[in-house]
Amino acid sequence: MAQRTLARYLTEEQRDKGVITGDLKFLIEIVSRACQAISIAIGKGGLGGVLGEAGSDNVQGEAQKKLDVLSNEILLEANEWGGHLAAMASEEMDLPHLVPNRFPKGEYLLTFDPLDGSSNIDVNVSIGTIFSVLKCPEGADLSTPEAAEQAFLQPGTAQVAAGYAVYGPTTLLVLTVGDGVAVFTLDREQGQFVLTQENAQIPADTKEFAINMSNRRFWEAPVRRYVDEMVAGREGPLGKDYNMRWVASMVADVHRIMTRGGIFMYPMDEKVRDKGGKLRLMYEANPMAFLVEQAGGAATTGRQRILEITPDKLHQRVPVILGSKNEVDRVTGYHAD
Ligand code: P6P
Repeated sequence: MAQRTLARYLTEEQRDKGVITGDLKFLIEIVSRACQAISIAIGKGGLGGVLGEAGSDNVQGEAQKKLDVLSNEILLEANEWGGHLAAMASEEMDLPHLVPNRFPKGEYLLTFDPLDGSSNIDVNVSIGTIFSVLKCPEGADLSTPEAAEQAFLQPGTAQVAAGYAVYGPTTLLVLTVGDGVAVFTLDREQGQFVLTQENAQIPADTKEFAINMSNRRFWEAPVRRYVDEMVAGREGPLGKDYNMRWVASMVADVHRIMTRGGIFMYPMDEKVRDKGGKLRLMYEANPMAFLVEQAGGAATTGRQRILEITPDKLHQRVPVILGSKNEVDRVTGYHAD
């Protein structure tokens, strides 16, 4: 049977099912090609002179890796000329990037974390790109980058597409346009993403959790209670043994959950309380929450559904608990006790 490429899948979603517009199809194809270019740059590693620090800090105050900067540039350059976007926002840039006046503007907004988990680059552990697509509000003020921020401040339920690329033993693109979750594998010989799983589903139950245990003393009581119950195993109140995984690349941890279930937590902790959390809402929590819910999972802050948060700033951070629905519901319930 002929391979169903990303282009064919998107055409079926656009032409045959009317789920997406032609412009959104084009936008996603462009993003996928940028992810291919990022995958190639990463794959060169030390041979490509792209490892190590860039010598600069990003808006988050984090030291940028050369590949952070390169990945950001690849996504900006790939997306600014096509006429499908009004503006872009990135973890690596303080303000939105407006489409230059020499190019036509479109109806969509794109946010992305160009290279998430970059602390893992130099130790050759899987990293990824996360992206989210919103519609630009009618009449939005895009006169300056500062003014454009307001256009992005929409709840996650307004997303029209979200996805991530995971750069691991294979490069995968995991995508939703609101019609389930599809997984594509990069065929490097043909230079295109090929559909390898349609309608990914996250099991409602799991025996595997992901959290950075070194933060235990900083967690709030409901999370400490939940993790302690899992660690107690079959002799404990949950009556089963659990396993733990923590890659420290959200994309890698989320993809494991997308593949075999689990619960991922970067909850509120005292170290990050003043910032609102560790992970960013617009280009980490929201796209991953959209994907997880589309795959039958759940995603909350512990106290509310992530997709229902109305952002008040572009780089807002939130606590994140996502994955197998019954486990997310359990620990979210502990917050209500
Ligand atoms: P920690 C990577 O920097 C990241 O933003 C996520 O990809 C990852 O889940 C988390 O931070 C890891 O944080 O505190 O364990 O290093």
